[in-house]
Amino acid sequence: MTKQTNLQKDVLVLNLEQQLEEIAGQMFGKTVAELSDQETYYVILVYVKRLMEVSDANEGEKKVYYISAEFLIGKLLSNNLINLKIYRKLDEFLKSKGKDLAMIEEVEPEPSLGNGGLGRLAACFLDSITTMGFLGDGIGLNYHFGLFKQVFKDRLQNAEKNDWIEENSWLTKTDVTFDVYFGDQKVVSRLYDIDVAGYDSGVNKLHLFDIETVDESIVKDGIDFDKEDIEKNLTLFLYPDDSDEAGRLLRIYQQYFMVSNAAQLILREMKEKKYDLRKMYEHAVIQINDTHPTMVIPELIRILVEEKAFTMDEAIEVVRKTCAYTNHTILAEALEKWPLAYLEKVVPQLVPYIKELDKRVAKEYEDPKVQIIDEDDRVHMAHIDIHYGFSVNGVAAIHTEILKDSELNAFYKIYPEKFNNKTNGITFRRWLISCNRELTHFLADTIGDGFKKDADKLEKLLDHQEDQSVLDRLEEIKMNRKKDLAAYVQKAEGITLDPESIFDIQIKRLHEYKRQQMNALYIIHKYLEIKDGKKPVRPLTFIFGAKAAPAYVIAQDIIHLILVLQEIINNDPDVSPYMKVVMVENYNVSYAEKLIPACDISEQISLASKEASGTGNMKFMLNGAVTLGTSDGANVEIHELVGDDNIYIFGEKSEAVIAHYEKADYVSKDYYEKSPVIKEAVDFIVGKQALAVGHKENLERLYKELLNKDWFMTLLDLEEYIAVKDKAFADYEDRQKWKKMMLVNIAKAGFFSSDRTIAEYNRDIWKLK
Ligand code: AZC
Repeated sequence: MTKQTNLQKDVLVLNLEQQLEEIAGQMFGKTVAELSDQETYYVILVYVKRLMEVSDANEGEKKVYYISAEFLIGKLLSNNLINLKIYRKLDEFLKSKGKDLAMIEEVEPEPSLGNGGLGRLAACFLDSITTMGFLGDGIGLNYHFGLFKQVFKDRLQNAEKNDWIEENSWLTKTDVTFDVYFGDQKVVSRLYDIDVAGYDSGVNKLHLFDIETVDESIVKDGIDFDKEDIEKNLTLFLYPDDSDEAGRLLRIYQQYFMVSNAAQLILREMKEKKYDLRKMYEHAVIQINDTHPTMVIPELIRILVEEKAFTMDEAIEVVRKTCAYTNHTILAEALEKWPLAYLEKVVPQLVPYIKELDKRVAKEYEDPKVQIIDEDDRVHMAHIDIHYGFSVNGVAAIHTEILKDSELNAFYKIYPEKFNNKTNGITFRRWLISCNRELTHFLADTIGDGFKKDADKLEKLLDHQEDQSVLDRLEEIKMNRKKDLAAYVQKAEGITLDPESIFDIQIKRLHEYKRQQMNALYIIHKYLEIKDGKKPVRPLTFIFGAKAAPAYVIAQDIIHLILVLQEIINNDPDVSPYMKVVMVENYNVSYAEKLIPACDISEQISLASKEASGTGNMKFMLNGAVTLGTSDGANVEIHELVGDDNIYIFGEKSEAVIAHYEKADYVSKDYYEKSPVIKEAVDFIVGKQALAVGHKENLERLYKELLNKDWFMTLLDLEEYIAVKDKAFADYEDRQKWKKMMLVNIAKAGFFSSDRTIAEYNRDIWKLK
């Protein structure tokens, strides 16, 4: 069987040209040479899907089910071609027909199925699970409009629907449907699959559930729609606005819909393979990605008890041995706590089980911190995961230590054996081989192409630290990516960037803890310096990309400030030759693939203790950027790997920050009053110049927030940030030194391959063969 399908695949690859001509004829009545780029994309899509259909599925006695509200998969064409090892062959064929594969890649719409690092991590993990030959599928939802599309109007973020699904897409409609009950209300789901091809390996699947009654036409203005019409709205948006009750209920509807389908799919597969449900944990492991899929625990218990004749004790035991939880944040507001009354309304059938789980905990432990249902009748979702799963992991060493020592310390005392760290990783197939082909080829020529399968082999680059031609080539390749980016930004944003300037980039979700506002204050400071006659040796380019949750007011205000600065600075003839600011519109995976290879300085400036890991930091490093960051998340591990000389670290350490919170002794106004530099920068936000361009309401609100609250301690680290950033800019002029820093960063990035991360998940948690 296996041999036969392999043969089928080999034949398809061998006959690539004939296949494409045939599909082009059938679909468009044209030859490949006659197709538009758009048509060519569809033809290749059909061909690649066929190829994956006949590829060997990964096999095994045990399977991991990675359940996640987000899968930020990005465009798939280039990656699939690389993983199927047909990129070059196709590229050559298309060239012979007068076509440019890079242009065809541009045509593909980016799936809008994720928001931030947690979603991108899930996508990298699917790639690595499959590449390493493990049996493992993703399970999530098929959001029609996904995360909103960001449009800037009047220097404010506007949210529009992100209409990404086309008639021909990577989605394959299956005949799998399940009944899902919200109390007495029944809805019917439909499964769509996306094949996940591993690098030189088999395939797994990303299972995305949808509801057939969804009605896209109910979205009227921007992203507004009737939040109560569940049958029509259930799979329209990822993270619908939860600032009102209807929005919060909708999130619970979505979550339950996701896990009910997941549970039914998993049990169906157990049955098909004739596995003993009482030993489910020998054949299935469920990784719960953040708390969004937590209800899978009570749901599975419910099904086992009500439909499979398990006792409550038996059901709990089996489910506990099957489920593992990953925590991605210590921010209290990001840890889900649903009012019991909401759950009563959406999923009344689950409530008796949640109460039973709570009762068992209460009987055993008195500590209020570890209860499932608190005094205000709120259900702490993470607490369900920790009590009723077998593994709890953080996503970087420092993050896991903070979970154990402070945030989840009460749980750690009960279950020390459940806690483990899995430092995040990224797939090098996308974040090096696909997005930086020139660097990839150069590395392969210099150190051999072993690093493509074994990322640690990048260390061989260290042997070339004194090799001038290697150092010069690294610089040249970086310059080429900067030119590519400048050309793209010119087209997309209408802003001219100077590739000779230093590209300083901060791209990530907009959040106060990530402190984009601190970077903005630096920019104000620099602007005022230049106005004062102190010009930088080399022009500086500050680039941002970030979406802010539509209900997160201060985050919107920070975007507004950055766009106001962009306007003021880029249009000031005294200053614009020396610095530019650009906030790119609708930052997404595709934009990241252009920005990251072009970066000189990677901004990773979160308040220490708050960024669980970060994964952008790893992507930048791999592409030869130098990190400017705090001792937070995976920055700490990057620092350990590259050493003091190849990174810029500043700011208070996490212990000090945590102590500030405990003592409640951080007063931002003190910092403002003490430091003329800080005062001047903060005052600029509500100064004449800013108000002439921006909106009083937004700017004043942000100003007051910084002065009176500043929960994420922007002003605490601002002075040191300015000093260290200036030092980095100065060091950039020592080109020899900088090129070596680039080299060391690339060479040491191997640890951050998601193949390593997945190997660790498997060794410690999943135990697949
Ligand atoms: C992110 C964390 O903020 C980031 O530090 C981490 O690297 C990443 O998860 C992967 O572990 N969290 C999110 O993206 N969370 C949400 C809800 O978007």
